[in-house]
Amino acid sequence: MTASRSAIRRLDYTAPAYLIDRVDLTFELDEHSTRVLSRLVVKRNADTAEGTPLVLHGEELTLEAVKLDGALLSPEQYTLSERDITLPAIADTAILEICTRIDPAANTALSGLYASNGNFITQCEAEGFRRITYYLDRPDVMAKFTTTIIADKARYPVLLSNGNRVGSGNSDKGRHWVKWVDPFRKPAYLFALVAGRFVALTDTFVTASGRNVALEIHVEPGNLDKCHHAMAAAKKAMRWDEERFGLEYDLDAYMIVATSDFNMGAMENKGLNVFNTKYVLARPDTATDADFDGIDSVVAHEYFHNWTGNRVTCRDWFQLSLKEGLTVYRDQEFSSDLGSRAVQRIQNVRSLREAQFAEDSGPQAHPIRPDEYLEINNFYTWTVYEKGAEVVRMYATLLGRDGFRKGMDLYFKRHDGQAVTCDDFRAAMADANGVDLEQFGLWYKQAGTPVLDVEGVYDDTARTWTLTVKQHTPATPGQPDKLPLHLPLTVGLLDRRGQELPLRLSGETVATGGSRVLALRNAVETFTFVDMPCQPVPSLLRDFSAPVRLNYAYTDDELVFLMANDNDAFARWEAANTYAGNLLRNAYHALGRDEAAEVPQQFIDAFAKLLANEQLDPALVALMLELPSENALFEALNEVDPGRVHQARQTVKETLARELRALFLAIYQRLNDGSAYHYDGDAVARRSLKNVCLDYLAELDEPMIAELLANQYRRADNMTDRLAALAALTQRDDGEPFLADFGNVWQDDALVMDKWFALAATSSRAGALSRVEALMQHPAFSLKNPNKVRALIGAFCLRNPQHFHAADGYGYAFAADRIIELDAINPQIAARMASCFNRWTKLEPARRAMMKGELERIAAVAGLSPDTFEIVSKALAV
Ligand code: B3K
Ligand code: ZN
Repeated sequence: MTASRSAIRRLDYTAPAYLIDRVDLTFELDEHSTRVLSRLVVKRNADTAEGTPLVLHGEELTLEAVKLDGALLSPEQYTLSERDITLPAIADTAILEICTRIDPAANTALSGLYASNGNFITQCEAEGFRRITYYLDRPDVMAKFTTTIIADKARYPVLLSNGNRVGSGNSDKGRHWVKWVDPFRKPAYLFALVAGRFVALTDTFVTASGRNVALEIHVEPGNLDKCHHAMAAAKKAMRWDEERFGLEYDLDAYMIVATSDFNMGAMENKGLNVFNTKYVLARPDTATDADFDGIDSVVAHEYFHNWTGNRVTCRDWFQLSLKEGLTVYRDQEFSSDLGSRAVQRIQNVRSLREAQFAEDSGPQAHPIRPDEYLEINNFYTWTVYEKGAEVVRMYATLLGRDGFRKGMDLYFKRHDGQAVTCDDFRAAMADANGVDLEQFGLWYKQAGTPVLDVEGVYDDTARTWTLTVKQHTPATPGQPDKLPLHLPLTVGLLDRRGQELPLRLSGETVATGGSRVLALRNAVETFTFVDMPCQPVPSLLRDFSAPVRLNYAYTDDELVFLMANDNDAFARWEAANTYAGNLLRNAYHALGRDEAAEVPQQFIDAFAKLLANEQLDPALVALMLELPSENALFEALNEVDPGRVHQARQTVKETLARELRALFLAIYQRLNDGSAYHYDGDAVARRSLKNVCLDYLAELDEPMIAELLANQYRRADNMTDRLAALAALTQRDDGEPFLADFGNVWQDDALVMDKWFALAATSSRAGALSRVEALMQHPAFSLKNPNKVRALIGAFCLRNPQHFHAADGYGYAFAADRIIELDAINPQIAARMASCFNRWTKLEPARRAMMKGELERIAAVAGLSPDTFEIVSKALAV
């Protein structure tokens, strides 16, 4: 296997030799042959030696002509390669005019300008602009753009780009044109162009300082009635950013365009965000509560990028977490303010642990600011985004809400209009608060999840409780040794009645509060709490104050106590999660010894108590009742036998369903009150608990339960309930007709069909893989559409461990075949799918060998993309 390009290293950064001041683009759109004229004002950078040639990035372009200061260059005057063009040196400033042709219809990688459903869409982050024209395609080259789009008026009535629309008119051959000017300097990755047949939902927003902003959501005809939630989300996000961070929108219009062919969720192009339809289109009958939540957070996320990403951008791609970690933190905070903070936090932590912790202990482990990459698109990871957000959250936890805001204000004051680094952000936080955050910088350098080993000792004569915290971070590829990190550990101590004890550390004069943020800096730290009337039960890592694994030898009694009493919702959920995790592991090991998998009565009673507690938020109860997933269990085991993991979880779930049948049923019936659908916090919470109860009940093989499921499926007035019933039915032998009915009813709705594909792909029933293979022939499926690939292939490979890891190895062979096919179509998506082999060393020897064999088969493919090569070669290197 060969790498077709060499690694890019963070420490090799040098400032650009040339800068671009202005860009004037003219597009003559045609599906197969679009002409792009680019007029650049290029300046030699201050420190660049005279005579340094000008090298512009460019890929998959056909160059037609290039002029320097008006003179046409002959081919001897420049050098073209597959990746760039080398032009003569520029003395000071020059006008460069470049004419290229591109083929949007052939662009299945969906990077650059591509055709989708007869429309034109662009995606330029990270390095797609170079597939449109030759350019200095790096984020620290920021220019002012104007864009003129010329296209057939009948086929492409809507022509959009960044900034403000300054002119339009008709031109020859039935064509028309629109001209856009973006007054803000930006890197090329924020460029966007959209053309096609769209209808728009419009609205207005008045900013805090009284400016009118036009809001437009452009969708394909027929979808207008599904845009209202996204529009409301945009308005809420705009207001929230003003109130929480004092940040206002800065253009006359904020536009969103939805497309069904998109590599990820959405993209924050200046003034013209492009979204996957999944994060725009929703109606109660087509979208679930989770979909509505997802729209709120993605709309907010992209909108928030206007400041954290666009106004202040990244100096280079190693700094990606500067904008992504910060913007995820902001969207999480927005969602917390909008709904239940506790539920939001638990959901975020749950996915962080399942996905990011796994990434951090596998072959792709990297710091939130990576040191090198082959393909930057492989670094839009859980680590850069979600762990990055945790790092930002730690500033807020250490500095407090006001301190964090001061840091943000200073960051914008210093860096508005600049391309900066993660260190600049950290310096703003430190300087605004007068604190030393030197050691905190290690969070940007070290990969791996830190481990905190915690002990507590009560001294009943001295009435003290001493907490000892030992910290270490396991080795990760390329980083054998780690240093102790600076992190906040939030703790509370509970008395026997479950009340918080007032906290006073030895040396302090008065007790302050019942919850305390302890700042850790050393490998071992001790804290002595005084005036402790009794041995407390510690509530640790409250609100998940740092992205670490915490070990504390809780007894089952203490876990049950915390489940019932802790007033920190995260810690309360955590107690249930820890107890359930221990139980599932015990069940797994028992099955391995051919013993029965027992569920202790104490655990059943604790669940019963939760179910009966009408004071608790039903959404919190629902989260506490959900058993850790099979993937989560994998992480806690070695030499994993996936079949046994499934069996262990299944046995525990069935036992709970049988033992708690009456309670599950009573609560289901109480909550299933026939009220009409509303999307609001209370209703969402009630539905979530109702459907968790239904999910347990579905384990029972009783005609009455079958009827209950069928009734909910048929009578639901919304997708949340209908899909919950169908998901439960899909795991049962009597579910087939319902799945067929659903596929039939919704065959014309692409997003709903994605749910249908995913249900089939995640079924635990025998024959799942053959059904997935058959569904690849379904008319609604296409390997060229990333949503479909994620729904069917991604769901099978990443979310159906039982069948993906089938002992015969067919699941692995299927995945490898698809990855190889996809690599030729869309390398970014292929590389994402290839991560299903990342944890191969976790498996028992037979499967491990088969997975390795498939990785080697992929690696041996001639002409493999750097994207897939990077993932596969790292997986093989461990
Ligand atoms: N910034 C984009 C992601 C671009 C991914 C490029 N492969 C979406 C976001 O994080 O908001
Ligand atoms: Zn983002």
